[in-house]
Formats: sequence, structure tokens, C-alpha cells
Amino acid sequence: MHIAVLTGGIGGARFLTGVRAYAREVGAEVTAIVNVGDDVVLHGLKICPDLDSVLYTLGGGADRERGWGRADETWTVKEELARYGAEPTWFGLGDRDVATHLVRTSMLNAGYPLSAVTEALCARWQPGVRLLPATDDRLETHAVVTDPDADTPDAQRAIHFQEWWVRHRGALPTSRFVFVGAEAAKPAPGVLDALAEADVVLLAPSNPVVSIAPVLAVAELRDALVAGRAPVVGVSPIIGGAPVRGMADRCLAVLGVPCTAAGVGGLYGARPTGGILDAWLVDTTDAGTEVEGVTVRAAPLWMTDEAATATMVRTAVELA
Ligand code: GDP
Ligand code: FO1
Ligand code: CA
Repeated sequence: MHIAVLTGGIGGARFLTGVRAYAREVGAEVTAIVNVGDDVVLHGLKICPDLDSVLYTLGGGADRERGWGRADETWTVKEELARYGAEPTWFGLGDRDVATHLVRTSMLNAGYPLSAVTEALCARWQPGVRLLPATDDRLETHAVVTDPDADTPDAQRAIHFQEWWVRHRGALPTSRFVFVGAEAAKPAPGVLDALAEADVVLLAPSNPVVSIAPVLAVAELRDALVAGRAPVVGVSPIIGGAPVRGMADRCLAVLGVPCTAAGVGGLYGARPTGGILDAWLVDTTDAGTEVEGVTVRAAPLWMTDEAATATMVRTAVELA
């Protein structure tokens, strides 16, 4: 059996530990197709937060509390950069993490595509699943915000997702998100094959607006998902009307979508009517949720540990 998973960072990484455990039980192969919309170049270094969250989590090197970056991290580079006044000071690169960005940036500068670089990083971390960036091409999430510091009131400008998320904590008046480069972006090598070979496609309980939507913004990827033979099963990141962690509520508000399991299910939509879902897994708290044209099932969706998460994955696969 082949399982393909569309995923973002922290929530997706945790979900993938359960997918990996389930896959080991049943002898399945797993390909994770990871969001790159969060990626950014800072201090000359290419940083891929979602790929790294997945890599470190599956490789046993993640900081469990923080969710992003390395365990046992130190911050000398960050302190020294601040002493130079090197901007941005609002984004912290840990010393261990910097090594990853140095290796990645050197390889990219030498001409390797991101997918090849990711494969090289996996040689160290042995994540136990195949990790593919959604695309090797430039695809950056930007937020169109009303700039509080602008001379003209109501002046809109687009800022990088990291500035919106980390610096402003998603609190600026925001009219929309744009996925810069998405029109021209092609799926990375292996992505279309993974979708074609998949017996089931799972949407991790990742942020639908800024983790899953940028992946689906790659038109050929979305088309392959929609036209594919594999059933598509989504897992809700929203439980009882709130995100389990993070700011999905702020992201959904920008789209005018209710922060509920039904709201996110409706945003993804049913495959026969232009959406992507065949089935939608919601938490037991949200039992009774209905999404038009989609099979909805309720099961415990708290990813408290690997075993609970693997059980949740089994339910999702069986729902297919
Ligand atoms: P990010 O890219 O680092 O923001 O991480 P993702 O987009 O992959 O995942 C973030 C989402 O994971 C958030 O919207 C959370 O609500 C969701 N999430 C985190 N923990 C859990 C959990 O235990 N259960 C469920 N269902 N969702 C979770
Ligand atoms: N998130 C923060 O809130 N503050 C940071 O300083 C920060 C640094 C950082 C460095 C590397 C990395 O891979 C991720 C980092 N994150 C940081 C997390 C990241 O900005 C977001 O959580 C994700 O992009 C949302 O998926
Ligand atoms: Ca993300």
C-alpha cells in the first residue's frame, strides 16, 4: 500500500509520526508532500520551516515544546546577529538549526533543486518516510495587510508570511493571502508519481489556509489529486471550534470561514463538486458535523502520543 500525505509543519509532523507507525504495522510506504510557502531567505540562508519541522520531528531531533527548531538548542548566532543590528531580529535562528540552513543553502547555490537537498538532509535524519517539497520552484505565501505605519490610511501591502506570523502574530488587518509564484510552479520530481501510486491521500490536520492551500496552489498537483484514483481523506485541525495550537483561527477569519470542523471541511469541499475531499475526519466533540457531498466520521483527534495518532491514522485510512 502507498500512502501520500499533504502536510505543513508542526501539526503535520506529529501526524506523520502516526502515519509512519501505522505504515510499519501494515507494511505501507509513505510519501509526505510538504508545504514550502513558509520558506524564506534570511541572513543569506534558505530556511524551510515546514520541511524542517517534519525532518526534525521524524528524525528525533525536534524541540517538542516549541514545535519548530532543534532540541537542546543554543542561541549564540542569534545574539551575535542582534549585536550587529542585523535585521530581522524578530526571527530566531538557533545554532544547531543554522547548520541545516548552511548545508541547504550551499547545495542550492551549487545548483541542486530543493527536492535533492531535502533527500540529502534525510540521509542524516532518516525520517522513515519519503519527504518531498510540493515544488522546487519559488512559491511564497504573502499576506496582504493594511500597513499601520503607512502615510496613507488604508494603504495595502504584501508582507512575507513569516513577517505576518512571527513578527505580527497574525494580528494585522489582513485582506487575503497570495501564493507568489504558484502560477508557474511545477510539482517537484516524485510528487505526481506519489499521487498516482497512492492508495489513499491523507490531508494532515495542518493549517488549511497557510499550510495546505499553498501546496494545492500548485495547479498540476491539485489536478492530479482531484483526478487521481485514490480516495482523499482530510483530518480536521480544528477541535470544538478552536485550533489545537497556532493561529488557524486568524487565518480562517481572513477568508471569512468559520473556525469549526464544518467550516474547514466546507473550505476543502467535496471532490465531485470542485473540491478535494471524499471523506473528512472530525473529533468526537464535533460528531454530527456535516459537509455536503463528503463522508464525515468522528474519532478522537488529539495527537497526544504516537499510538493515539496511529489509531487516528488507521481510522482515516479505513474511512477511505
Ligand atoms: P505549522 O506549519 O507548523 O503551522 O503546522 P501545521 O500547519 O502542519 O499544523 C498546524 C495545525 O495543527 C494547527 O491548526 C493545529 O490546530 C493542528 N494540530 C496541532 N495539534 C493537533 C492535534 O493534536 N490534533 C489535531 N486534530 N490538530 C492538531
Ligand atoms: N517561529 C517563531 O514564532 N519565532 C521564531 O523566531 C521562529 C524561528 C524559526 C526558525 C526556523 C524555523 O524552521 C522555524 C522558525 N519558527 C519561528 C517557526 C515558523 O516561523 C512558523 O511556526 C512556521 O512557519 C508556521 O508553519
Ligand atoms: Ca506552515
